[in-house]
Amino acid sequence: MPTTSRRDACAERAGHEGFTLLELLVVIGIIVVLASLSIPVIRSMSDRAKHTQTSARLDQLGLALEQYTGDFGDFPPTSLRAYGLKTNRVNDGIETLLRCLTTEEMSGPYDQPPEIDLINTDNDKVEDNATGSYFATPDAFEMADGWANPIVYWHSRDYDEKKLGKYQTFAGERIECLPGKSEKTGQYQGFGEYQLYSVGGDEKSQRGEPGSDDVVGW
Ligand SMILES: [Ca+2]
Ligand SMILES: [Ca+2]
Repeated sequence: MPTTSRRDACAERAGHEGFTLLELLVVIGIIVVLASLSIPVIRSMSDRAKHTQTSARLDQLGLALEQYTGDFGDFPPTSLRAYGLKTNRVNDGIETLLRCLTTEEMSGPYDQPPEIDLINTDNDKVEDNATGSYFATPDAFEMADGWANPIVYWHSRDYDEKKLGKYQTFAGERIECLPGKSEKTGQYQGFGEYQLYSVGGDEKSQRGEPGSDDVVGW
């Protein structure tokens, strides 16, 4: 009998000290609410980091472009078709830019992108190394933005060549990335020069419009 009494006493004490089902449900509810509140904050911090990373890549490409142009007297073209090569007309701008900036001609290479920044979303090849790139494989690489999508490049000479505006995202979607215009002047950004921009986290081009999530190099 004394044993039973001790067991009963322990059970009674445990009943008072433990959680009731209602208390557990309340605690779980609070955890769920806190977690759902923190997800947008974490997502926003991650998006800011990707935005910063993309801006740095655009700056780096801009510097390399200036050096290239100092030697060659012109910015790289928007398509390898300028070298008489065939292309699939997807990601042409950035593929051509990377091939040109990695040339070993003149005082190149003007840029040596880390491997982690190189992608090939449309999985295409260049038929001839007409630009003298140091790449030892024929892959027509693009440079990735912070969201792993190709950065967009246009030579000003080609701003009206709409067919060169087709890009493929990391997810495989084909989107149109036309050159952006200034709201104030109505003229193309980078008039007489070039344009570099990223479509941002929404994977849609707003042509660098203010207020969009596009990251621009102008
Ligand atoms: Ca490619
Ligand atoms: Ca966008």
